Amino acid sequence: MAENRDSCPVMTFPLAPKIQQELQTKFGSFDKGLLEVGPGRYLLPPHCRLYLDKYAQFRFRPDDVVVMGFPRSGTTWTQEMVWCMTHDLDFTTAINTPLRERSPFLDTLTGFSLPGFLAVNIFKQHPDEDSSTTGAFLARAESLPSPRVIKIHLPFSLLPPSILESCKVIYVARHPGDVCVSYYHLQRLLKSVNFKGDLEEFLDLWCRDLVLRGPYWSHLSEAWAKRTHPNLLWLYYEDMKKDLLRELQCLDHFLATGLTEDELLQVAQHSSFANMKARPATNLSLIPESPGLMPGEAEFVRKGATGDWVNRFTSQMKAKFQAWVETGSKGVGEVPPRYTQG
Ligand code: PPS
Repeated sequence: MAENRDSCPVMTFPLAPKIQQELQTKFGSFDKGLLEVGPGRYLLPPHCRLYLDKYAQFRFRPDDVVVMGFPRSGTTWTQEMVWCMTHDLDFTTAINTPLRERSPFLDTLTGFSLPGFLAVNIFKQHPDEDSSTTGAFLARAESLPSPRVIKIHLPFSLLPPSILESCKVIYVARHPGDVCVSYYHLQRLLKSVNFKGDLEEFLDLWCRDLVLRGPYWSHLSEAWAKRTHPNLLWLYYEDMKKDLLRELQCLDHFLATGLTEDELLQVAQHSSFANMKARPATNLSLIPESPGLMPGEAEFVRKGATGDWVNRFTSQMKAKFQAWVETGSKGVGEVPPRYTQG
């Protein structure tokens, strides 16, 4: 039965008790369960109800740039490049100031509190609230001077319907096999999630669309339907890996930043995988004694490979994954053909 609250016009639905119980067993930090949210039935933690209306009514400015994508699709990488391009190539600030402070992650619902970043609880207004950083990131996004670069993992259906009329949006897509493997590692790394199983168990949940912020295909298809809008730029992680300069030229054109080839090469160099992995400003895992991260897990900026999922899935896992690709991608409208073909 649909559940709703006065403070939140976005519909939320409880999961079936059996599924809820399964998720609570497999994820150490989902003790309050998860909710299905909105018409797309995206899985989010229950305290999202405090923020959904704020996201749906967020006031974007004409010079905002939104970097959007399903988690682990390359949004941090894109954010870093876009922030530098829109901030006069200020690499010194980029190296010395954490990316999350320069470019807020609007919907930080799996809140991790990090030393040095707005470590306040003033947003803990409601007993449901279990993420002291969510409201802080939202407030940060609201108060940041222009030009803002804002990261969002929410799908279009949970954002203001006029977003593309208000500002520019860059959607980053990545092959679901690589996203799944990368997400598995992140869900083990974040204490606020604390996935306790192995990759095979995670893939099982993935293929049943039972992962936080899923379903993947719905997220992708919502954006794909808008890909021809002049204020939307569609990027593929795989293309950025293959020919970054070409993708930076597309970004430069889209953002009208007017950078030379030499300047774009500087952005590429600054944002290389090795450099982003080596800097605490972009690699959360390098923040000493970060209380939000599980020790001993793969780093936040992890491997940066394409197609590596084939080396991580057994043949049985591959068969399950391919079945999910075929059925899952068909039920949601159009999706990028390159992710459904073999
Ligand atoms: S998150 O946590 O949802 O915001 O993740 P997101 O930033 O969208 O994606 C994380 C993956 O991007 C990889 N990454 C990079 N790849 C190439 N080059 C650069 N510079 C780069 N920076 C981050 C990161 O390692 C994650 O992928 P995996 O496969 O786990 O390495």
